[in-house]
Amino acid sequence: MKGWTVFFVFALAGLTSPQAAGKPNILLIMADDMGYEALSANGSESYKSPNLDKLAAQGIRFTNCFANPICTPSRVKIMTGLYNVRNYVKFGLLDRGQTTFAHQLKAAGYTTCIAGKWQLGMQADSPQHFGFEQSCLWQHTRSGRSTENGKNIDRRFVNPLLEINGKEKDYVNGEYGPQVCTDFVCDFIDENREKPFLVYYPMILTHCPFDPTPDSTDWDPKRLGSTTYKGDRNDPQRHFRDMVAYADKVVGQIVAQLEKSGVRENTLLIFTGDNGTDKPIVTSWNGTKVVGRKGSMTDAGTRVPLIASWPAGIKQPGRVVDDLVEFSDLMPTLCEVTGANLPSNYPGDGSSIVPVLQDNASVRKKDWIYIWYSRSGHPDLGQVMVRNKQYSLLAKADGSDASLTRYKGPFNGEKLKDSILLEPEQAVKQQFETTLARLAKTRLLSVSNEIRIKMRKASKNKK
Ligand SMILES: [Ca+2]
Repeated sequence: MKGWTVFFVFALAGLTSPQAAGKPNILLIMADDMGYEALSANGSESYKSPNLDKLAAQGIRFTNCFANPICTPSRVKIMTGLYNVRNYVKFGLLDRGQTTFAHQLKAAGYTTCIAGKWQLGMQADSPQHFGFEQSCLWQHTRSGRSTENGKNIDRRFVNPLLEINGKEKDYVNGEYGPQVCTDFVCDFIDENREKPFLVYYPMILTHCPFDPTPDSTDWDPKRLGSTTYKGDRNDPQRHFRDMVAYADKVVGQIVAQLEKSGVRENTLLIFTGDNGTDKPIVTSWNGTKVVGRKGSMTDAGTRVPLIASWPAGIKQPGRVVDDLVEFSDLMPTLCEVTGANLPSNYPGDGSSIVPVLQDNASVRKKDWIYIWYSRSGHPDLGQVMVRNKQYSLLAKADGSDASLTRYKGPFNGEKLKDSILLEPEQAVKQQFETTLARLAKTRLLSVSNEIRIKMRKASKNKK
């Protein structure tokens, strides 16, 4: 039995014991707007990600992980383990009534930390309210932008505006936001090396503006940031390449810190991305071109990297697996490996990937994944998708206009007209429609009555 399994048994028995020392640390890194195709391990020919490739080679590389098409919906799903249909309220907000994996791990004795991008509620105590004891964030208490000479400046990268534990801190000496957050994570790891810790690092990279990193030839430490949303310079492609390289570099720094602090062996490090790559980025990938389609309910909008590395816990490392994974799977995974409880009344939207880590995937039940997506939270403007490895069914949130897509591989789907569906495909479509109809009934069931009524009223007014 592996150490964590032993611990889990002890936890079930309600015992605290020396096994507590064997609890694995958790380090969950989620890049911003970095699709599946961006990593060289996944087939990118445009960018290089040597540190992530090495983690994959020594851990597990997943080829079928799906996020939601944009930031907040994915963040709400990964943190709560629930489908957005149940608890997504609106862009830029995590409803204060929600329970996160940080709550659960903290209750199980973990020291917790978050760094990177927040965008889930502007109250000064927001990260702490959701279970994170330490925080270093962009877009927490303010927009993370400033106005200079009448121009709106994005302050996430060079000379960033951040909040450290809820306190605003303005950097003006050529600091780079992603590096500040990484240093915060590394300090936290070293300070807490003697106790089990959770680090959730929703990275600021590689979201636009597509701008220079400190390793770019045109880096200017005196600059305050981009005056446009996508980036000021005319070569987004080259800057995106540099940004992927920097995201990869800081992952390398974190791994080096884990080694230095003596906790690398028993740390489960998971790397993923919150949605597909943004426009106008085009990536050469496995002999073809992948056009960034962040925001769309397509493969290029939702297929993301997923790498798991855990020297002490993964059996048969070096595997590449095509098991279906979606963001709701993280909550049960993190609870299982740490011995934390699932939230009470957890409806089972996620399925732990622990059997996959143990090379025992056949015991895992995951035949499809489900994405409910409405940026504003209004179902009449939303879309839903249910998919397996070969087919997806995309429909309006009310289930109408449903169409089946058949995939030959990643980014290679063909929309099928109903009139040409083969009999087994008709059966798949019917099954998927049943799933959509069942889950449609759960809209807002995991938020308070008050919010539910407010949302329904707003929805009616919209009509
Ligand atoms: Ca994003």
